[in-house]
Amino acid sequence: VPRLLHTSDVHVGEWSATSELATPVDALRTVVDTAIRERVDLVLFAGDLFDSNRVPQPICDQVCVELSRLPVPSVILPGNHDPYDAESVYRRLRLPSPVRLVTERGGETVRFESLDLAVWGRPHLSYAENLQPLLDPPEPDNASWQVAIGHGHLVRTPDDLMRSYLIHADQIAACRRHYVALGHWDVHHDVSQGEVTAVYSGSPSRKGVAALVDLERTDGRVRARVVRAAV
Ligand SMILES: [Mn+2]
Repeated sequence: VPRLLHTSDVHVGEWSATSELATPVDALRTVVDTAIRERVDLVLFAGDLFDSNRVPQPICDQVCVELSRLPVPSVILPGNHDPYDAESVYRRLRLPSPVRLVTERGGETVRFESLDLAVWGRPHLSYAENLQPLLDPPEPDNASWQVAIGHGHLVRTPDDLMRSYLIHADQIAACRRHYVALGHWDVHHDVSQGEVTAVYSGSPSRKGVAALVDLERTDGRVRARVVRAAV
């Protein structure tokens, strides 16, 4: 059964979040260390790995060094801070091959045959576009484990409708995935709806948290067991 490490909002390159002693990739390094220690099968980056598309190249190169230490595949979803536009930071990276970057307009499914697992997500593609991350995902394919990844704001009160990148609770409930890996909030938060487990991992750089997820099948039903992990 697959074990996932879900993180988001690392915000590499953000000046205010780091003390003089910290380096811009410290939080990412801790995430990678945690993935190794917890022997996860897959790492999910649910948006805003970078604080902007203008992060200096030496820092980008350090990010690639850290990602190269991962002994397992990973999925990176571009967020509203690091959208996959023409100037995207991701176009300057030499990502190691086990890293799968989600870039298709409208969303795409990333498949991991050896894990019998599929991850669907819709990437941010510009700073201007106000996309709905979980609007109308496709039917799941035939993989045993179905995951969605999204970067946006869950609507909890009418005031939230003023915000951008909205995720509606009924979109989570109806998405037909076993786990929904969310980003955009700094705080770790379980926002499960109905049968669907959905969690904001929280930010490792700002809050020192991540989500460890075990997908399990009991009596024919898949359950996602999520633990808030300190990183
Ligand atoms: Mn964000």
